[in-house]
Amino acid sequence: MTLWQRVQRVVLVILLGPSIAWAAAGVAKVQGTNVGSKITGTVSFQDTRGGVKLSVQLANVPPGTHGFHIHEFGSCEEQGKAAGGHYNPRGVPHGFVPKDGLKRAHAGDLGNIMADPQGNASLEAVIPGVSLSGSKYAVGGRAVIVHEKADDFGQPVGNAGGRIGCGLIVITGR
Ligand SMILES: [Cu+2]
Repeated sequence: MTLWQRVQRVVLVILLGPSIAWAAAGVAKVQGTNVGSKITGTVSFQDTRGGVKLSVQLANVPPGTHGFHIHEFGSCEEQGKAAGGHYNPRGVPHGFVPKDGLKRAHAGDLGNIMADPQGNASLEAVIPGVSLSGSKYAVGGRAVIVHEKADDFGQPVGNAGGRIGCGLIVITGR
């Protein structure tokens, strides 16, 4: 191997190594938790250098503002109650994690999602410092929850009421 080939190999490892480690992708299929609910949708997850990126598309959601969070456990049983509380690995107060960061918000504090008069709701967000599949603060295997009411950012969990939609976060690949 020439010196130039060795240099190329080192550069490739430096460029590609970390990007492979970050590249996990996943999905949560959201369904209504109440009998007869037609809520449906998808949350796509992608690990990026800046944190996990979410892309949310929901349908048949009651028009208006709904709290939207990642909750601790990967279960949608008992109308979403089995998902437990907000994913809060650092034991900090409730906030809005894209703005407040992990020191002043739960890792799962994604704020609100807005449903239009037709019941469609979409959202794009990045949670800094959180991953889908990394060794620290990973959200894979947890659950996304759509709440009945708006998250008003009051303590301790935002007063968003019941859990009308839920989906398990599944790692699908890269
Ligand atoms: Cu919640």
